[in-house]
Amino acid sequence: MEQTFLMVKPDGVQRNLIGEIVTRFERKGFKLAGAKLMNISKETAEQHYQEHNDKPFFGELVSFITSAPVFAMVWEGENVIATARQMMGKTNPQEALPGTIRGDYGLTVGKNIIHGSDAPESAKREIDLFFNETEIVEFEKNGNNWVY
Ligand code: DAT
Ligand code: MG
Repeated sequence: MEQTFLMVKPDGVQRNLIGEIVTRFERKGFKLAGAKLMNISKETAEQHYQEHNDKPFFGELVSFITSAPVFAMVWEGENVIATARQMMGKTNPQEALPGTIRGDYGLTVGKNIIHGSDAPESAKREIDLFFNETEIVEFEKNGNNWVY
């Protein structure tokens, strides 16, 4: 089954949105396969956002994501990568629709609450960057017959 890497950013953690965000993905029918509260090192942040290392906001992005703890997660389910991106809303919260996480809780692009992988390759890369094998849990979910 497809997996994606989602992360409540420091602003989301500080604003007590971890539970709200986990609830949305749980209720959608996705399965949580791993999660941890952690501080990100500068090196990990730079690797995570490597595709943006030539952008003017790169320094700000790295210092923001390392400024306080994040809540890193692996979620599983059919088409979870694209669906999670839809549930997050557009990168700029001012363009994100109401009903999306960024649309409901964010105001600025620099503090947009949540990260989610944008493709299968980045999902794999990001899951491997943040989680080791023993932190990803394989199990059957009883309710899955009522989702699929
Ligand atoms: P997303 O997080 O929706 O995948 P992205 O990969 O284009 O968006 O950018 C990564 C993060 O960088 C984004 O969540 C917030 C920040 N960012 C993007 N564009 C920005 C900009 N123009 N100014 C400041 N920060 C920006
Ligand atoms: Mg991105």
